[in-house]
Amino acid sequence: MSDKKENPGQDSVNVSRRHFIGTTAVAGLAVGVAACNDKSAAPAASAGSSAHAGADVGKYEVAPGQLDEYYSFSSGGHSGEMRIYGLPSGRLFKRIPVFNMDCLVGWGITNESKKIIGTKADGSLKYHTGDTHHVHPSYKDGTYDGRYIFVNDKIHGRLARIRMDTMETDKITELPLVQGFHGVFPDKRDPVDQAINYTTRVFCGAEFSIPLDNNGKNMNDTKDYRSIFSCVDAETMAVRWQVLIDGNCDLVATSYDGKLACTNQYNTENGAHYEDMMTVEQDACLFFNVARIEEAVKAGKFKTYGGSKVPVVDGTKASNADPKTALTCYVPIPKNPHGVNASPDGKYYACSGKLSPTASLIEHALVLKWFDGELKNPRDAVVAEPEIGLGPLHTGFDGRGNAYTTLFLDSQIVKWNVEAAIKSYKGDKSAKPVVDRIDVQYQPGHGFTSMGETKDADGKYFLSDNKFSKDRFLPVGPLHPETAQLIDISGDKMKLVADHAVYSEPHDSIIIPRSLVRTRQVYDINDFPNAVKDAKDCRVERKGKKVTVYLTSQAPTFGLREWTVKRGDEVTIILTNLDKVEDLTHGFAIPKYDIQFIVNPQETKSVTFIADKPGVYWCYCTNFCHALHLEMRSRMLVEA
Ligand code: K7E
Ligand code: CUA
Ligand code: CA
Repeated sequence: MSDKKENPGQDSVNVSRRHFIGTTAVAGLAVGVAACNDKSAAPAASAGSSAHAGADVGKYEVAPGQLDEYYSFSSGGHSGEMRIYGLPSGRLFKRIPVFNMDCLVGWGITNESKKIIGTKADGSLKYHTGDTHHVHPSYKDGTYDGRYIFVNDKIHGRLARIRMDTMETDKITELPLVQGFHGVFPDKRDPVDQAINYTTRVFCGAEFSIPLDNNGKNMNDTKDYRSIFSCVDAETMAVRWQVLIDGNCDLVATSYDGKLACTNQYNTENGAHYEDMMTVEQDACLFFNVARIEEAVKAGKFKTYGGSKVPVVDGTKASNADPKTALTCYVPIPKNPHGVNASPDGKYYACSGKLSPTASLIEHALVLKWFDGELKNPRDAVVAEPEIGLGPLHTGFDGRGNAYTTLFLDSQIVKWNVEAAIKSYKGDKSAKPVVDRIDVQYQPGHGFTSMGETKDADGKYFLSDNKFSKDRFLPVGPLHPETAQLIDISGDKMKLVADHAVYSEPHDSIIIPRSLVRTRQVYDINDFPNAVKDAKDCRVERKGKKVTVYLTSQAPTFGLREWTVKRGDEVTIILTNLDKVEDLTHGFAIPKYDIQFIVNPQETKSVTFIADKPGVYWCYCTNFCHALHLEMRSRMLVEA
């Protein structure tokens, strides 16, 4: 057998992206895509694989023992987790379980994590699955403050918060009246009190429309289905208020002055089938006037639905026709836009057409003007609409006046200049918005720049999270990895510098310099109210059928060598890791009882289960900790 047959990927690495146009990714979309006839567009770059030979070799490598310059925090899609990578190396450091179960950490297994995820009356998890798409940290003064990262769950409509000091999920909130919670973005300032210059709210867009009382009694009339925009308190994680809108939400962005939040809308038709969702030429980018909404809530101008107590204000078009009192502003955007991103100077939002070859640039000040009654037509807030290529989705900024948009259908990243685009829109024929293009492999979804979602965009890197990797990596069976391609954007020309294989499926990420991330390396034992602070405190306590086992770990022993319970007891094991040495983690597993978790230095965790199987069970350490790691075990004796 030739190499070719055994390993079909190997020979086609240099195949041009054109090879893939007209295949699966395009089918079904092409019908709605207008032709791109921008003759001014720069020619496509050559395939990336040989783009950085010679002088650059080693420039983007992180040598053994060296640390990466950036963190990348990435969603994990259907894994329900969030991931931490290093850049430029692309090394995966950590998977943070959020909505999923995880048997390293014991997420969904320990009592503490179950409480955060949410349980049913019988103590079992309410949901076992999640679908994370967008990760955004909390802000202070227009940049990341290192407190929290917020991430959505599209399946069950939940918002999670991850503490950046421990990199663990600490709260999860389920949004009422919502299905398909997609876009999420924290505010960057208070809309009223500008002295509050940090994140206090998190905005959440619902992509799917549903009957508002989703009780099975009103399912047929799809035109009565509704989508809701939600505001969650960043500290308490309680839902503050919601807005009833026309059409749907998708991605979310917020202004740097805190005054506006917005979402792109691809289904202003409120269609139930995909053909119905692409019947109009213009959908919208929908803006929310945060201060006015909160005034309306205060004034009692809201309703509640479906048993939820959260106030819902009316943000529909008909009820907000007068700009001077309007809570919402619908800015028309060509066809089925996907993605909206605020520029680092706080002046613009880029909203891409997806089924139109354009990106629309909306001026923040003009939207505010509309709310003041000084701009007649919301569409006049659009100050540029360059033709950039086919299937534009998400845009990143470099802080030097350039935007970088992913082109899903063209399999390219296009770099366009904001000022040139504005001039060209005004009719200046000499202005050429598109300044560079580069092929990516293949079909990019999100793309994002280093610090590009902050006022400190540094213009160093663009990462393209591609939806297809095809032939880019060694074949691993029908499920392919995805490609995250690192592009150096510091010069005039974009330069592809690395292909990183990533497990399916990152939707969105952010890139933060390492100086902005300060984590704790060891827990504080006093942060755990149930900590067993001394090995001498290890014991078994019984109250009727409820048994509590107080346990410690200290390499290479657990605080009890054995303990006995009776069949049918409800057993709670509380385990504190007394080791103080950084990185000295122990594990704890009970065979046949489906229990497994780790305790990091000075950390306490607990599990509760019914001892329903009599016999001897070796509880053992699952995390290699010591030369006598294998010897680190205790016996649980369950009497018949
Ligand atoms: Cu994949 Cu941000 Cu959920 Cu676009 S979304 S690609
Ligand atoms: Cu403790 Cu291995
Ligand atoms: Ca549409």
